[in-house]
Amino acid sequence: MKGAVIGCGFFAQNQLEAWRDIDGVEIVALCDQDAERLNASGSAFGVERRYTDAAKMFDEGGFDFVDIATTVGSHRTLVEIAAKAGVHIICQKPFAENMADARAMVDAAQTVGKTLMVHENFRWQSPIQAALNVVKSGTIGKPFFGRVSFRSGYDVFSGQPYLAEGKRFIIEDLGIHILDISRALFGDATQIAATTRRINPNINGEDVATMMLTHENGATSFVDCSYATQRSPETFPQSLLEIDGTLGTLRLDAGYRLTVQTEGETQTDVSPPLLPWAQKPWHNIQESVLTIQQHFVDCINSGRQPETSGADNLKTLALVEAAYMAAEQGCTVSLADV
Ligand code: NAD
Ligand code: 89Y
Repeated sequence: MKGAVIGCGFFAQNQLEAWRDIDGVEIVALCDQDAERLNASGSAFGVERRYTDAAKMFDEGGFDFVDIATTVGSHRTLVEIAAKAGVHIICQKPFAENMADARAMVDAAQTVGKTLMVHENFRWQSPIQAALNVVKSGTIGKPFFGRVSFRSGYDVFSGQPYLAEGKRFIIEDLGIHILDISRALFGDATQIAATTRRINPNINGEDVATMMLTHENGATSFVDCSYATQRSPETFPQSLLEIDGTLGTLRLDAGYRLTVQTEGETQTDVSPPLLPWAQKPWHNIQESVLTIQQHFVDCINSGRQPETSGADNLKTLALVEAAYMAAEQGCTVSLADV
């Protein structure tokens, strides 16, 4: 399977490493508007075909899928060009700037019958998968309460300076993953309430968000995120879990310790592996990049819909929109209204 990558910035380096690890995949073309970044990645990953204009790259074709690793402002345009060119698409989160764009992007891929997956990778982290497997096995019964928590003081702005500039920050950038984990664990939500704060005076958006979701199955989950939490040990980029079920409880604590209590108690170390090209503490995220990209390839090969497809991601994106509405208006927002 031949692929092209658009966007050769900070995070794309992980995606390029992961593509190199996947059997049967070759990245044959790269695109970035910034020629310096384009050439640096082209040389590092041995890709000869290089473009500063995505439309030209699609005109010349010769690949089966495109990996869109640019920031959100370009996603709709690039997904629509890719769909027109008739290739499968994997697109970074946040999928779109608003629901109308996201729905149009899903329609564009559906019209041409191509796979569209969102690079929504946090639920694919192996510690989260371990927790999901326990929940799916029924060991703790039916979950009725959950907390999915991401609290850190890690400096994400040095690698991703644009995160300090937008009017929106933590819900759109990071909370989106944590909300998606909540969906994966407890199912779709019917309503959400939220509060937001900005603690760091040097950024424009909110860096603290506390959200409460009601799920279709009656479960309640708290999803809390912060980039203003100075604590030791620093847990970036771990998502911590507490789940109460009708037969027992599950905790995913700092240091990747998974505890399941029913009649007895089991504790497991679910630390993610350190891939040869990964660096701590990012290795947790980096491993999930390989897993999600392998899932994309497996789905194309078997004709299955990816778990984190564009259509599925509309529901995660709707939670993001609803959370901002709820925080702004100080009310509970029904997902049916988004
Ligand atoms: P970045 O700014 O470092 O890189 C983006 C690159 O895309 C830049 O080099 C830019 O020149 C290029 N670009 C933008 N528009 C383009 C266009 N139309 N055509 C060609 N090139 C274009 O950004 P980043 O930090 O790498 O983030 C990229 C995306 O990845 C963001 O949406 C971010 O939210 C996401 N991200 C995801 C994770 C994750 O775990 N899933 C982690 C970090 C970042
Ligand atoms: O952009 C974000 C993401 O998706 O994961 C962590 C991150 O890099 C900073 O919040």
